[in-house]
Amino acid sequence: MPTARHVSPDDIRKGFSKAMSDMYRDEVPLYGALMELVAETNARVLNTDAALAHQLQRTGEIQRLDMERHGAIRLGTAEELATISRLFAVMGMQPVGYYDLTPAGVPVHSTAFRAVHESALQTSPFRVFTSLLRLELIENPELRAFAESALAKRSIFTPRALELIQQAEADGGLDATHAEAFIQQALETFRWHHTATVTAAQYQQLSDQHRLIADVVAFKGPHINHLTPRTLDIDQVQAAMPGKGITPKAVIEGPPRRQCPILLRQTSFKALDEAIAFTDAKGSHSARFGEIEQRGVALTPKGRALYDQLLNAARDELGAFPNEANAGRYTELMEQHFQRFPDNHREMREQELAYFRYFVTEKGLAAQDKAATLDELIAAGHVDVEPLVYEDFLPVSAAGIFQSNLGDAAQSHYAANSNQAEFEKALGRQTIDELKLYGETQQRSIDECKRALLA
Ligand code: OOG
Ligand code: NI
Repeated sequence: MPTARHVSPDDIRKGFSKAMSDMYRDEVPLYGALMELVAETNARVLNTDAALAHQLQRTGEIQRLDMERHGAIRLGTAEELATISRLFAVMGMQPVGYYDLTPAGVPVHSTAFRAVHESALQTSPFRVFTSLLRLELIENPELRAFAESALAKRSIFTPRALELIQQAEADGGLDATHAEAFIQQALETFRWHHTATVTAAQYQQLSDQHRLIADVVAFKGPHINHLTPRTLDIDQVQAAMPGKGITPKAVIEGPPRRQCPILLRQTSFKALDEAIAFTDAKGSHSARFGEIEQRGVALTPKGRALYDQLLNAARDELGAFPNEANAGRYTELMEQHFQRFPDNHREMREQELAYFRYFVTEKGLAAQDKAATLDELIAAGHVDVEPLVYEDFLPVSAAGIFQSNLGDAAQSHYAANSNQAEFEKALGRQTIDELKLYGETQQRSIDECKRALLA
C-alpha cells in the first residue's frame, strides 16, 4: 500500500529525468549547447508571441517546458523489456503505443514509457522511446546464435536496482532515502560504456548485419542514445544549429510548419564517433546523437488518418526517401498536400480532427449559465478551448531519426512485420492506446467545466 512516507512516483520521475539530463550533459557536451539554444529560442518565442504564451499558461505547459525531454534506448531481450517496464513503473511510467519500425528497415519494435494522466504529465512529462531488437530478423543463424548468447550473458540492471524495484512493488512505493538510491541505481542502466563485450571482428560482423544490432549486442547496457528538449519553434533552432557547430539532418520529420502545430516535428544531428575498447583492440562506435522536437495538438483517429494520408501522398510524389538532395522539393510537397488540413483550432474542433481541453473563464464563472451547451458556452466566451498537446511519437518520423543517426548504409529491407502480440508477450503486459488517453483527458476537462458551472 502506498503510504504518506512514500515519495510520489511522479516526483521520482522528475528527479530521474533531471539526473539523466545532468549525466548526459556531462557525457555529451553538444547536448548542453543544444539545451542552451532551445532555452534561448523558447524565451524569444514567448516574448514575441503573446497568444502562445497565454495558451501555454492556461494549459500549464509553460511550467513543464524547461524540464520537458524524451530519451531513447534499445533493448536486446524480452526479459530486459519486462524488467525495464517494472523499473519505469516505479516512476509512474507506463508503456503507451506500439511502433513497428520494420517497414523502414530497422529491425525493432517499440513503445513509449510515459506518465498517462495530465496531472502526472504536469509534474514531469519525461518519456523514453524504448525499442526491442528483433533477433529473429537476423538471417545468418550463426550470427543470431552469437547475438543471443552475448545478450544472455549480460545483466543491464544493478543488483541494488532490482532489489529496490521489488521493494517498491511489495510496499507500494519508496520513501525519500530509497527513492534517491533508486534514481542513482536506475541511472546505471542508461550509462555509456567505453568498453565493448565483443572482439573487434565480432563487432564488425554484427555491424555488417545492421549497425543497430551491433549497438545493442556489443555493449554491457542500453546506453541512452539521445535526450531531446522541447522547443517552441523548431525552424528557428534548426536554422541556428550550424552557428553553434551542430549540423542538423536535412529534413525536419513530421508535419510541415503551420500556424497551429499538430502532432510532432523533430530534427536530429549525428553524433561523433566515440572511442571504444573492444576485448582485443581499440576502435570506435557512434550511437549517441542529439535531437529537438516541437509538439503540437494531439489528433483524433480522423485527424490522424488525414495526417497519414497527406504524409503518404507527399512522400509518394517525392518518389524517394527524403534526403539532402531533395529536401527543398520535399518541403514544397508537404506544404502543398497539407493545405487540405485546416490550420485553425476552430475548424479542427468542428471537424473533430483534434483533441482539446476546456477551461471555464472568469466571465463563465460570473454568469453561471447552467442550461447552455458546450458550443454555446464557447460562443459566449464562458469556456475557453485550448489544444491538448501530443505526448507520443510517430513511426515514420522515428524511422527517419533512426536512419539519420545510423547512417544511410543501415537501410535494410524487412517485410513489414508488425507483431504487437509478440511485443506485449515480451513486455509482460499490454500497451496502452494513446487515443484513449487523449479522449479521457479531454472528457475530464469538460466534466471539470460542468462542475464549475454547477457550483
Ligand atoms: C529511437 C529513434 C526514434 C524519436 O524521437 O522518434 C526517436 C532510437 O534511435 O533509438 O527517438
Ligand atoms: Ni527521439
